[in-house]
Amino acid sequence: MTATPTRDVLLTCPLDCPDACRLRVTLGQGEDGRERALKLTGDASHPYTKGFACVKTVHYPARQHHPDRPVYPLRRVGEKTDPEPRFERVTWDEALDDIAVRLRKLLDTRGPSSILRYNYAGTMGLMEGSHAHALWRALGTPELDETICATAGTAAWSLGYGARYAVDPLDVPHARLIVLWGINSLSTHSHLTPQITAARKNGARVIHIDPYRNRTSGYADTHLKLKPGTDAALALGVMHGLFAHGWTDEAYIAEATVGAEEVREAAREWTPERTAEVTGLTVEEVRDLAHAIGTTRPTYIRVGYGMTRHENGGTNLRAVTLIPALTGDWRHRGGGVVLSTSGAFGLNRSRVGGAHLVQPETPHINMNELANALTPEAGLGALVVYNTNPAVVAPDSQRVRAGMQREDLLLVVLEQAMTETARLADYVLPATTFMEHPDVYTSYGHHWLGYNRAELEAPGEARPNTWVFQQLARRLGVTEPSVYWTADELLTEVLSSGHPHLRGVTPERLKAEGTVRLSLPEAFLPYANGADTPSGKVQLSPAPLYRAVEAVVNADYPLRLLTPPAHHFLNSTYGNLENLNRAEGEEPHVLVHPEDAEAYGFGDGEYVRIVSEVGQAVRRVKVTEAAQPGVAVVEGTWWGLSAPDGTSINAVTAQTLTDLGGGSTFHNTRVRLERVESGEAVRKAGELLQVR
Ligand SMILES: Nc1nc2c(c(=O)[nH]1)N[C@H]1C(S)=C(S)[C@@H](COP(=O)(O)OP(=O)(O)OC[C@H]3O[C@@H](n4cnc5c(=O)[nH]c(N)nc54)[C@H](O)[C@@H]3O)O[C@H]1N2
Ligand SMILES: Nc1nc2c(c(=O)[nH]1)N[C@H]1C(S)=C(S)[C@@H](COP(=O)(O)OP(=O)(O)OC[C@H]3O[C@@H](n4cnc5c(=O)[nH]c(N)nc54)[C@H](O)[C@@H]3O)O[C@H]1N2
Ligand code: SF4
Ligand SMILES: [Mo]
Repeated sequence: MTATPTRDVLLTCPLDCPDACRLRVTLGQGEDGRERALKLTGDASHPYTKGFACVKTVHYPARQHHPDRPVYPLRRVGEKTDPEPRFERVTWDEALDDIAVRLRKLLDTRGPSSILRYNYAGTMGLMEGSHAHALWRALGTPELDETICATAGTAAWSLGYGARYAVDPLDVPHARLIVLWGINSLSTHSHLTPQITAARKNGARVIHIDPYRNRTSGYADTHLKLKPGTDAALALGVMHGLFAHGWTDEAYIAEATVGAEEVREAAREWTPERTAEVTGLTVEEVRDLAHAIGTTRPTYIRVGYGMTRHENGGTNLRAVTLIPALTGDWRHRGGGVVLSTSGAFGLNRSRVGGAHLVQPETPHINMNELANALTPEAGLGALVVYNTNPAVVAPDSQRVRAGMQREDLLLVVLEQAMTETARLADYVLPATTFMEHPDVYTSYGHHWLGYNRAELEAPGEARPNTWVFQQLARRLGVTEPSVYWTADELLTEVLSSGHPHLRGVTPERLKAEGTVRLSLPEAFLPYANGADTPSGKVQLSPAPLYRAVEAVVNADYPLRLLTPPAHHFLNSTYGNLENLNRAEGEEPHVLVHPEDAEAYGFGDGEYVRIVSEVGQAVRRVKVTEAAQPGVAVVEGTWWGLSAPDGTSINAVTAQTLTDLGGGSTFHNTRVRLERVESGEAVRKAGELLQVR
């Protein structure tokens, strides 16, 4: 459709990404007379966004106006197991009345524990993301522990430091050593790159620590290709070097930490030789890393969630994040370690999402265990999904799909796209996007609050999540006032904490300016004198210890499989855009080291079946030295519809939880690769494809 540009608007990106960019969206009048989004870029005046949006979100207008986007309430006709789902358009009243009657019946006969809300961070908006839960908390349905991404890291961080504060991202150019540890930041945190590049211009060295070579390794000066799941060993090896050479900051340790003696004791055995043996690095690499960290101030370490997605992931991250407490980097601008900036916002969240309504006796369901929760024995009668696509992203996804296909389960999916979860629904309820509803945004990578007005009229009858839940609440007789808040009421509430970081940040100002930086001191050094723990100090005790994972590779499952994010998708968002599928390689590939390809007898471009203890998925092989021997990699949670056999890669991942925080273990999977035999048929986008 052609359209003439009419105006530009500034909006915060709602996606689950640390950058929370301030975006400039060009709107225009379409041929139908309606305004639509034409073009999207970054706001040039935002100090962190710096005028660019990522390679993914520049295509948001195509997603927003996608021909398959659901814009009317849809009710399933036919069986849930039909290969091509069929829906009929119904009115909002028809849909909401029927859903309310069925929920009421479940509440009265089987109680609130028969209904589960299932959500994640498809939008980071406080209104449509966090506050949307208020209805479910008012009804007393099970607490969903939102563990799929960050809780292992959060739990590990809070043991040492309490709340999650971070180095000010604008201070990164002060750093003289940058260690990107378990994060593919050039893909997953792209607005950190200009800050690192500025540091590099000032003479900083960049080290990347990751089991496979990706864009970030290509950018770094040094790539340490460690064995997956061995970060605690490497961190202890670094600590060994710090203690052995007197590179510790004894004044900081004495004033700001407790438990350093335990750590010194734990690090004693981690000689460079032992560390090298466990991590797969060379002795020189281990020595060099310890020397670089030990002798360079400030050192900035950016950890990602990658290293946490293993059985031992919480402790691995904890070990790494304690390094600056030994070097005293927290006292230097640009020094320290970053997991997330989210603790700095200081909002009043006491009633957000009905948090005050959760009762001690409310049962909890860990979202990583959805496959279990959907078995008939677990007793769920209804599942309400919003802001996530579990048929693709949840572990053990084939069992998740099978559970959602139970005819006795009411599946309601609020969506902006016809995802594989929506295709299994009894009701698909059309959701608005960030351009179409007002919302408030924080960030986990910087220190700005954002506010978006609803700039575009919703297409068809799309509605915000909170509108849908308020309509259901009325029908269910819910009287709890917070369920009925508007975005403005929520904004007033969250800014009412009196926290010093919100000094001068009023609802009026945020709405007028759209993006407002927290009121932080000129030099923000949150752990310079201690931490937000019960002792007031950085807690080094108990010392983090390296433990190997239980799922050791063996003769049946000789390879470790990592499944980190793709450059051109944002989790499962954008998996329906053809051009981004193309940019990402047309179909998902499994990266395999040449030694493994030779050992198991297959070549580049062939199809293999990835078999784990949980399930299987067919993928095309890319033989590449980017992988390391013994470790295969599939980038991206592609839609199953783009895969040769219709599966998500999570068909092979397990519900195993991390040692801390009940987190996900997406990089913990042990697998074998079997050649798909010549003549065997695999399904590709609905067609049968004959393999060779
Ligand atoms: N194998 C493997 N699996 C993984 C991962 C991995 O690395 N490997 N990563 C994991 C991680 S870290 C995460 S965070 C999860 C993320 O997985 P998802 O939660 O599925 O990810 P998103 O793509 O962020 O968002 C999902 C959906 O939210 C919808 N949405 C966005 N805004 C709204 C809204 O306002 N209303 C409604 N109703 N819907 C909305 C989008 O249309 C989209 O389909 O995946 C996890 N799964
Ligand atoms: N382009 C893009 N950006 C995204 C996303 C996306 O899907 N695409 N998703 C967003 C979301 S929800 C999240 S949570 C973040 C996630 O982004 P990241 O924090 O970057 O985390 P991961 O995806 O888990 O993995 C990062 C790196 O960790 C490596 N890794 C795996 N195991 C280990 C290990 O044991 N040790 C070490 N040192 N490294 C290991 C992986 O190989 C990978 O390169 O990105 C966000 N940004
Ligand atoms: S996905 Fe991340 S990098 Fe891309 S525009 Fe949104 S916030 Fe910025
Ligand atoms: Mo995530």
